[in-house]
Amino acid sequence: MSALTIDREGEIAVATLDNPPVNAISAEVRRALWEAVETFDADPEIRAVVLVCAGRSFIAGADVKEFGLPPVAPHLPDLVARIEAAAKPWTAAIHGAALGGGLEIALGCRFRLIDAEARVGFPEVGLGVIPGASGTVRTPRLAGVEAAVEMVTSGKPVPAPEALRLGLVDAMVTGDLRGAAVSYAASMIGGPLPEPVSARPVETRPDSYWAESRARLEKSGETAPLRALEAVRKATELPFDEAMAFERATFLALRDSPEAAALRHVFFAERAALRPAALKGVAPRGIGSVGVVGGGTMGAGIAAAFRMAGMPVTLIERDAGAAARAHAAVSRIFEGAAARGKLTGAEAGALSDGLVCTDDHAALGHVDLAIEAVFEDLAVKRAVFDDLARVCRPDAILATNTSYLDPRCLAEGMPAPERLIGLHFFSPAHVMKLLEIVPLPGTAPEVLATAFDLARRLGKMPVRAGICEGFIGNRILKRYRAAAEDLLAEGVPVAGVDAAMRGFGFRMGPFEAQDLGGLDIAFLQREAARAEGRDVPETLADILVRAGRKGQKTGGGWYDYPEGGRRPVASDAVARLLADRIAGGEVPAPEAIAERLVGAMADEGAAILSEGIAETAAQIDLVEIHGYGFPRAKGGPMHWTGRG
Ligand code: T1G
Repeated sequence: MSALTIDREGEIAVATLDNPPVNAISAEVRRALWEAVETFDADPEIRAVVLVCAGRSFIAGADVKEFGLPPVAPHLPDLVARIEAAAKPWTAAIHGAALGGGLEIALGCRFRLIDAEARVGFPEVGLGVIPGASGTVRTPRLAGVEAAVEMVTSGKPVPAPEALRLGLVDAMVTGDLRGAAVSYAASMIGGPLPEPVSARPVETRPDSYWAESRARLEKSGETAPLRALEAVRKATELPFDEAMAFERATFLALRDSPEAAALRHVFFAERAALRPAALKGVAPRGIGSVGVVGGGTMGAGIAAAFRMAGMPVTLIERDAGAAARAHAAVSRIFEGAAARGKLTGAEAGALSDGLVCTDDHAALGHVDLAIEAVFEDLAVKRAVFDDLARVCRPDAILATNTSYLDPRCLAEGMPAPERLIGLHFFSPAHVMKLLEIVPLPGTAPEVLATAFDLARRLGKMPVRAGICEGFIGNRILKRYRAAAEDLLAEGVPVAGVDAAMRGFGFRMGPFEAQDLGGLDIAFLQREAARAEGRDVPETLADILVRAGRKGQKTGGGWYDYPEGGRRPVASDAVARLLADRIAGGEVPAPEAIAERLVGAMADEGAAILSEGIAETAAQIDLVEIHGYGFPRAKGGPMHWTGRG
């Protein structure tokens, strides 16, 4: 069954594209559209064409699944040109989203109508490429240079009203889009047609504009935005066809780059993560209200996250004072968002109003889910779970936010253990996207499905983790830090390791990150394990913590921080403390350092995979990207080392 069906409304041909799930432009779709242009041009009874899409959205772009394959004619730029040159003017009727090649097809149409709720954009840089079918060449001719640069280099979609203001569309519609498009097309029959976009003039900009734009984009460290900027510049300086040739060559070169392959890997991994195959057909429970026990950093962040997802939250603290302080802490999160313009003052106020903080545990009697975020101690958490079993509804889901403890120890003897689950948020919980979902052996499937549905509602990236120390992310972190310390022992300077990892694409290296977060957190976990009689070899970090060097908060960790500032300086004290642990030797090149440490992550990932702690290598990559700052454009440690 063809992806394109044709209806007639008088002299108007209505071409409806239906290529689920998002009307991506496959080779078949390109052929169908090409044939449709030929058919309509040859039919004397057709005076104009309307292109609409079935399903949730207009065309979402080229079919990313085809990127790894050789391009097949008709190529998209040629199709866009063919539509633009059609004897019968085409009108695009955009609902949902017109993205990438979908917007490019719309720009080839003579007219564009948009549903008031729809958006348009060029997300290609998020896939490591640039628009490859005239997006960088037609857009500046229609919406101006600055708008074109912003759209193609940021990848951010533009809502309908802005698209109308920019001139990207001719009219915005509320209600019957198809009907409005047919009427609009009919009204244009016989009248003067606007210039095809490719024939319109485009303004130039001074060198300074391009230099400033480049300097701004270089900060991202990613290639595609810079190449997209170049393509728009060419569009303002070269004849249309030459600019098109430059854009196409740039797109094809980027499409085959390691960065694009990595970003495509992440794109598909992220979409698969939200819909685990094992949960297909398992209906999640509706979660209307949430309880949070513990109003410290994690509890406050978790409460804020649930509030920002629209759920009322009851937060329990040990006494009224602590409860009030917790409420203030969560409100500060919303006030901060308002100060940054992310929320209005009223929205921040409403978010705070929907949070009840109390020391009365009975207030949890109505919640659908309660999560504990108290001190990382088994006895403390166990006491909380016992309390929750007493005060919560017998069918309420009970979750632990533990990052290191074995959730099975918390479940022992608990009534209705099928409702227990681990939800490991990452600090700050209202910001970090990663959510490790840790089912217990007895967790019911619909409880697990509910956790994934909650992740979707929270805007989180869920990854199912099996039970081991540190689950997936913290287990890899421990291996990463150990490998980094091994490099120190071989004589690599602390700053050399950090610089190498920043050069690889991390925002921070392993040592500066520890100084920021505090060396004592992991130290206390090692000490607790030693106290239980487990063999935990001493680490270099132990030596520093025992010497009182816990990081920035104590004025020194792996680095010194003179005058209590945040600027790290190489520490003579650290060199003295570790002198007898450092053998010295040839310092590897930064690339070799990064390869060594990413390799260590991937080795631990392979073990995690073989033990069934993670289901797929791609999910390990998502953990590292969304929880630990692994550069997205490298795809994650498993992908980058060829194991993804
Ligand atoms: N190609 C192939 N499959 C796609 C796809 C695409 N472009 N976009 C989405 N899918 C699949 C996705 O994998 C998932 O599959 C299903 O559709 C639902 O996606 C020449 C070169 C459109 C906003 O980058 O941003 O055009 O898991 O869960 O939340 O210049 O999908 O169900 O099997 O995300 O409603 C540019 C990418 C391509 C848009 C819908 N376009 N997609 O979000 O659904 S490059 C994009 C999205 C290009 C030209 C260039 C979102 C969405 P499955 P979903 P959603």
